[in-house]
Amino acid sequence: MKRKRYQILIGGIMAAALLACSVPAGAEEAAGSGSAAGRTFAIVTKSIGNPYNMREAEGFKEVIEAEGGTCVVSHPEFPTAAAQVPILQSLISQKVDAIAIAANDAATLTEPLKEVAEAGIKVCTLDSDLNPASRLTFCNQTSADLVGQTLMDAVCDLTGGSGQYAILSATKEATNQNAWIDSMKAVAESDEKYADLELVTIAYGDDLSDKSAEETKKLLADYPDLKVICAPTTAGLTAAAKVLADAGSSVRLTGLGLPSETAEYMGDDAQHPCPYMYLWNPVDLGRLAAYTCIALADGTITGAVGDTFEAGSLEGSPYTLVPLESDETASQIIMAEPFRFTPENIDEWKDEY
Ligand code: RAM
Repeated sequence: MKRKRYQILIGGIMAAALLACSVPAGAEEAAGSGSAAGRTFAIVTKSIGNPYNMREAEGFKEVIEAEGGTCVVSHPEFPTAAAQVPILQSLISQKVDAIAIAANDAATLTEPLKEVAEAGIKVCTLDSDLNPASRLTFCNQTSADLVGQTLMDAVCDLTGGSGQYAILSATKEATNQNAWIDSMKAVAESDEKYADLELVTIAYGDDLSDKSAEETKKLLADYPDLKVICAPTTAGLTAAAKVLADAGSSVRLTGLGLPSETAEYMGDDAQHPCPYMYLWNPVDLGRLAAYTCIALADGTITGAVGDTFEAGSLEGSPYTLVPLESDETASQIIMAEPFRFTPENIDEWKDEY
């Protein structure tokens, strides 16, 4: 995880956001001599305006272009599958070779992805998975079981072992957040030490700042005894941090947060509601998806469990495709373990991603 030499400072996020949908890289890179030469690769993120997604796309583009391919970056206008469908149709027309997609909703994307597959385009997911039949493999940032255990332990610690907590999630359909929440619930049931914790509600901020802030205010109003908010979404965690700090609230915050967005709220007093939080390197996740797409396009891997491929200087390279927890016949690639950010180490990371 701690590999600054591979991480890049990313400026101009707003400028990138203004580019909105498909942003083809210069065709000149296609003339390169790397393993992606002569091919076009696309990344479809969950939505524009979420810095996490921008970092994923940066990592993807960096690798594709370094390997001599042409890169198309597509950020849907809204974090919905409906906003991803026309992008997929456009990518079929553009005859791309492979697509990495962070799925907003598995069900809505099933039919459009059949058309993508029929067009001979290789598909992998990153960050948020699809039904296994809709993709060849999944670049999974970390195991869902580990996220559930880690976040439940954080809630237990920050509540002091008893009392009310709420989850502030992204969208209701997000397969990644839903997998993590299911895992948290399973962990909560698994051991007596969580028995005095009460999950009062799951709120959905849709990975939008304003909606996440409104949902946080509602949690504070509806649950005066609330002790902890756990936000397994970087967009939700940042919005909640600001609301709690502005209110001088004693509610503590944890979850999955982007260091650059949340550093100023880290600590344990009225203005600093987040004692610690977790994440992985989103730039590396984009890089991993790029190497996966290249390996799918050139036939190094087919998406079968047991396939292996090289991923440049990424820490886990060579990667092996392993079974999905929920369907052993389908594959995934696990990138990392959640890394804990604290007031003590956050300054090292806030300029990285
Ligand atoms: C948000 C997105 C993304 C998730 C991170 C933790 O930015 O919902 O899918 O992986 O949070």
